[in-house]
Amino acid sequence: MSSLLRRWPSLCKIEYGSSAIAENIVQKILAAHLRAGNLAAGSIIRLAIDQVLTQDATGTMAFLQFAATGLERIKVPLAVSYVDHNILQNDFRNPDDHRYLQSVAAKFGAYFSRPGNGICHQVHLERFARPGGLMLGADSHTPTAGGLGMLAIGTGGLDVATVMAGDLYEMKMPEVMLVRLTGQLAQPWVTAMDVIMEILRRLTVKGGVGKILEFAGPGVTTLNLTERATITNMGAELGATTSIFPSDELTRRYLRAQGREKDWMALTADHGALYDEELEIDLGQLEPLMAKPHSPDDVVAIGELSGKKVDQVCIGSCTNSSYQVLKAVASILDGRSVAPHCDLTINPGSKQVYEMVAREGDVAKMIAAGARMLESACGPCIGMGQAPQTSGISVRSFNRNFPGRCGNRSAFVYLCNPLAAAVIALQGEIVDPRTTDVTVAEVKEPAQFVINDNMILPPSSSPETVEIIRGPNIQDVPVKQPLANQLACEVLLKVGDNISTDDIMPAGSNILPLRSNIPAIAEFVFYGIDASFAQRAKKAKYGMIVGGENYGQGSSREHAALAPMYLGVEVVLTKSLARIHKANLINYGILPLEFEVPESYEEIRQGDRIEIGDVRTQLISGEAHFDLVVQPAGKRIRAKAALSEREVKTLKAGGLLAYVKMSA
Ligand code: MIC
Ligand code: SF4
Repeated sequence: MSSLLRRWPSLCKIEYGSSAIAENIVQKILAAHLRAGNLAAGSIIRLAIDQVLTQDATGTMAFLQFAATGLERIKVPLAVSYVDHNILQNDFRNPDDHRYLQSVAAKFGAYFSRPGNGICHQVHLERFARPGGLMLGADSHTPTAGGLGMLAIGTGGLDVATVMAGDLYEMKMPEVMLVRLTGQLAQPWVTAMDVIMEILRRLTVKGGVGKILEFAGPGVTTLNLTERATITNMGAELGATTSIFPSDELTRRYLRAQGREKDWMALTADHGALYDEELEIDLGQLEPLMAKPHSPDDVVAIGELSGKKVDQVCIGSCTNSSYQVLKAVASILDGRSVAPHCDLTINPGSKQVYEMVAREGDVAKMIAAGARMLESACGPCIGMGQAPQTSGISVRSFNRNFPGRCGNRSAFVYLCNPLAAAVIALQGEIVDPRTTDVTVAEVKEPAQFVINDNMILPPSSSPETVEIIRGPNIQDVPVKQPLANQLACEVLLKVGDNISTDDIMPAGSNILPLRSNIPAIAEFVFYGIDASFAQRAKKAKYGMIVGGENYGQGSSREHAALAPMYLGVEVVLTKSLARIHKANLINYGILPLEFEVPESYEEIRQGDRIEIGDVRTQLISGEAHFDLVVQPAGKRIRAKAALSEREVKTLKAGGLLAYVKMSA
C-alpha cells in the first residue's frame, strides 16, 4: 500500500536548470513551462500551455467565451476542437453546434476533428500528443495523453478559453506520487484496465486529489502505448490532477507507426528524483477486476460476481477502444454468438482504429457475432443512446458508472476490462474469463497505422472570409453580478459524499443538446436527485448547496457550476471539493466553502437559511475563514476557502468573465 516517502519541503529553493538536481518527469515538464511561482507542492504556479483540446459538449461555451474577448486568433501553439459527445442529431441543435464549432475553428485557428473522426482523447493520442508537452483539455479524461509522456490536464471550458486568449494557466502545484510498476500482466485476460482499477480499489475516487501520478519501474516497458493511455485515462477517476508515463523506445515506436517520430523525445525521471508518495503495483499479481455500481472504486475480483445475469455489454469509450483491444475483442467473438438475452454494442475509439479493424476483417467478425456497431464517438458512455432497460444490468469497458449516467437511473452499471466484457457478452452473465474455454488472440501494435487525416480540418488560411455560423439554440453565456457583502442563502439541497457532476448536471440524449443554452439546461440541475430543484432555486434570492466529501467528482463540465449559478446558487458548502469542479465554481462566481470541522455538516438541514456577513471583507487569498449563522436554529458554524489572489478577485467580480472584462 501507499507509504509516505521522502517529503520535498525545500524544493522551492532549488534552482532549476542545475545539473546537480535530480528531477522527476513532472518537475521536468513543469519547470520547462513555468512562467511564475515555484514547484513546491501547494504553491500557486502559472504555466505556458502548448496544446489545448475541446470537445463539442464543452467547446461551444469555450469558443463563445473566446469570441467574446474580441481576439482574432487563438494564442496557443496548437488547438483542436473535437466533435464526439453530441453526435445524435435528433433535431437542429446538435448539428448547429457542430457547424458553429467548425466555423469558429476555421476562423480562430483551431484544427477541427469532424463528427465520426473519433473520441477526442484517442484521436489526440494518435495524431497530436507530444512527449514533454503541456496540454489543457476541456474534458476530464485529457490525461489520456499522459500515456505518451505528455502532461495533460483536464479543466473547465472557461479555463481553456482564457488560455486560448493568451493567458497563462494557473494551478496549485500538486504533490507527485510515484507509482512503481513491477512484474508483468498475466495476459491475456488481465489488461491495463485492471491496473487502474486496482489503483482505484486501493486509493478510492478521492485518493488522487491534489496529486499527479508518475509511473515508473520495470513493469512500464511491458505495457504498450495504448495500455499506458488506458491507465492515465482512468486516473481521472482518482480525482488526480493528471497521470504520466515516461517516454521511451515504445513511445518512439508508436509515434513512428503514426508517422510522427519527429515528435518523440526521451523522457524519464533522473536517478534519485524525489516523490511525495510511492505506491507499488506488482502487475503479475493482478487478476481481472470489476467495479460494482455505482462507483469506479467499488472494485472486486470479477470471479466474486460470477453468475450474475447481464442484459447489456458495451465495449469502447476513450478508455478501451484501441486497435489492439478491438482486434482482441474480435478474436473472442469470432465464430461465436452474443447470448440471446444480452445486447452488445461496440464503439471503436477513432476512425483510424475503425478503418483498420474494418479493413482487416474484424468488424465482420463482430457483426457476425451479433454486436451492434456504433459510430466512433462517446455514445453510451455519456448516455447518448443505448440506455439499458428498467433495472437492467450493463457491463461496460468504460471509466464511469455513476448513477443515471447511462441514461437510466434504475440501471446497474459494472465496469471491467474489454476482453472480459466480450466473454461476458457471449455467456450473458458475469464470468471470470479465465474459467471459460474462450480464447483470445495476442495482438501486437502495428508497425504502421493507417494514416488518413481527411476528417481533421486545418484552420482557414484566410480567416477574415470565414463566417461564424450560429444557430438559434446557441445562447449567450450568462454573467453573474459581483459578490454581495451580506448573504442570506436558502439551503436548496443537502447531499452526501462523492456527488458527481453527472448528479449535478446530468447528460444523456435529452439534456446534452442544451449545452449551448444555459436557461434551458438549468431546468435539469439535480434532475435525477430532486426534479423540483430548479423551481425552488429560482424562487430563492440566494441559494446554497450543502455537500459531503469529494463534491463535484467526475467530469469537467462547467455546466455543473454555470447552470446552478444561473439559478441563483451563491455558495456551495461541502466537506471537500473535487479539483476541476472547484475551479469551475470559482470561474462562475460561486463561493466554494468547506466546513472547518466536518461535523458541522450535521448542523444544517435542507430549507435552513445561512447568513454570512462581511463576505467580501473576509474573502482573502491563502485561507479565508467565515462565520456562518444557521437559521432558524441560530447555530454558528465556521467554514473556510483556500484561494489564490486571482481566485479572490474572480469571485468578488462575479466570475472570470466579469473579472476579465473589469481588468480589460
Ligand atoms: C464525461 O466523461 O463525463 C464527459 C462527458 O466526457 C465530461 C465532459 C462533459 O461533460 O462535457 C468529462 O469527462 O469532462
Ligand atoms: Fe467520451 Fe466517455 Fe471518454 Fe467522457 S469518458 S470523453 S463521455 S468516451
